[in-house]
Amino acid sequence: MTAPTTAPARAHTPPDWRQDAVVYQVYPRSFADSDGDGCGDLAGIRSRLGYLRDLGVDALWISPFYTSPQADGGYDVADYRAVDPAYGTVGDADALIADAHALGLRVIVDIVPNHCSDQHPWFLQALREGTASPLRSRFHFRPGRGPDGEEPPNDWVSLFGGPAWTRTTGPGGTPGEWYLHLFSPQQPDFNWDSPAVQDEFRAILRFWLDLGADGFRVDVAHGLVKAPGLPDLGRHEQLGLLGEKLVPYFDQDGVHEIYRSWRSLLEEYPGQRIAVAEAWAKSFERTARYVRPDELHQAFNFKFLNAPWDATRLRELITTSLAAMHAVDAPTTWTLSNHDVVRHASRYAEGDPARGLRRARAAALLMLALPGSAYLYQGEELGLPEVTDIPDDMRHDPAFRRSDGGNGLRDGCRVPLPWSGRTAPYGFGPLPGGPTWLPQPDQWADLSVEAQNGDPRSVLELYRSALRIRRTDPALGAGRSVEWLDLAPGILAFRRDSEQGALVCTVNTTGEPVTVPTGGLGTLLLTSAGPQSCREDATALLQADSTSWWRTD
Ligand code: TEU
Repeated sequence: MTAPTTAPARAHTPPDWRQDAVVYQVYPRSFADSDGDGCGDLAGIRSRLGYLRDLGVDALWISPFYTSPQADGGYDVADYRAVDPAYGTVGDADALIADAHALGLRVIVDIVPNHCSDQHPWFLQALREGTASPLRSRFHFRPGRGPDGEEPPNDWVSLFGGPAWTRTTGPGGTPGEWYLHLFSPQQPDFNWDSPAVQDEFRAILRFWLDLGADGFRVDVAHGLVKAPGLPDLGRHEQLGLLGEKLVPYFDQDGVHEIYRSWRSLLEEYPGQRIAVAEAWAKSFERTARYVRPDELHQAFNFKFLNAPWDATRLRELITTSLAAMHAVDAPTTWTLSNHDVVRHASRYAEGDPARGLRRARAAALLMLALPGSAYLYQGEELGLPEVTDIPDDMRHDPAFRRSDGGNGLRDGCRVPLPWSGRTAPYGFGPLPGGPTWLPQPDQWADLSVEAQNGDPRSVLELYRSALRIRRTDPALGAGRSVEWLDLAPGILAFRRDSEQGALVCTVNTTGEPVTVPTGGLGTLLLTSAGPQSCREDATALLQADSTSWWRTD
């Protein structure tokens, strides 16, 4: 595969990279497999760092690669300071970080503090030692309700389906206490009131910071502290409340003391180390609490991710997002996909894959024009769709097993990436015809990096062009606001100024071409769709479901 041109150095490096970094999420199991076992690994990621540098991103965030029984794709950690043998060794992680730094890339690792694996030594000891074990205070063990303790301690449900409690078996097989797990039974929740838990995670942060990691993505950042007494929620339908209503097991005020402690720890290290919160809160204002000046640096904007493809709705939530984050002097963080949600090329399709891809291309240019930081999910730069025909017996998502199949379809966005070649594994592994841990579609040959490399019409070259402009244009990147323009119904448009001129972003979220006046737009710089025709009468025809960037000096 020919190495594309190297990404240009930033023309305007902000004083703080955390204000406008473009971060690429690597799901290690599905990125690149160096040893042919069908599972991605750290050496595979290391071998592809040049691709990420040339794509033009600033950093990579790697989902968990720690020792894990893989009950939840590695988000069930059995040893926070060790690399699972399927991915390599701590030495491989050390070498990966060093190579990334040599290429000008930063490395963010995932931290999973809400829960561990049921194979974690602490939990195994708590089970082994029974009710009197002091280790039980590091988790949420409770006697059951009912005459024989046969009912769960409260009415909380697991996000993966079923009750959030599992009953243990005491000595001699007698029914014992229950333990809390907001996710799968293989993921017991830590009790963050425990000083031992608090101390352990400070030590874990130091371990990875000492190894050179540039920071952390904080898994379930909203879940660590539960309401005192673990009170009933009083509702059976709970999952629909998440992100909409306050529930006793998420977004409790006590979490912020933890993050103030973590922020002071990060500040001890040189190099502007970062922490980004996966925080599902019911409003932008509550999300903004996680990124106050003495807490974390960024928080994912899931309302942007979940927004409909509609100019009016997008303008409302972009305005609200920017205002909420500006109020705490934090950058806004935009993202369209991750390893938990249907890929946006399919989310936007509404039954028409071509429309979904058109909108995904347009949404990417919208996201990269907005002020703040942006997170890309591996494969979105290739326009990968969701894989919807994975046989049930090949699925790994624990939510699929625990729910009635209506939930837990996350394997569809985690299929190993296509790099080259015309048949699976498309260069994901070293062996022609070699295995992949999830099946890749036959139609992916034309979506591979090799197939798109150098093709000006491809999604890959669109991302490379957009990232190159974003790195060099002083009007893009960091910022706290945009100047909205009212060009025509269905058109989202805003202007971003700099001392060297302005950049205007126009987004046609309608399914029809729309004519807009070009006065004030300037020169067409980049467009997500086919050629935007500019006419002599000072108007331009914006193609359906397209975004364009315009430059005025
Ligand atoms: O996800 C947290 C979370 O809230 C998810 O359950 C999300 O709501 C759901 O997956 C959407 O379909 C984090 C990780 O990103 C996820 O992969 C893990 O399964 C989960 O935590 C438990 O660690």
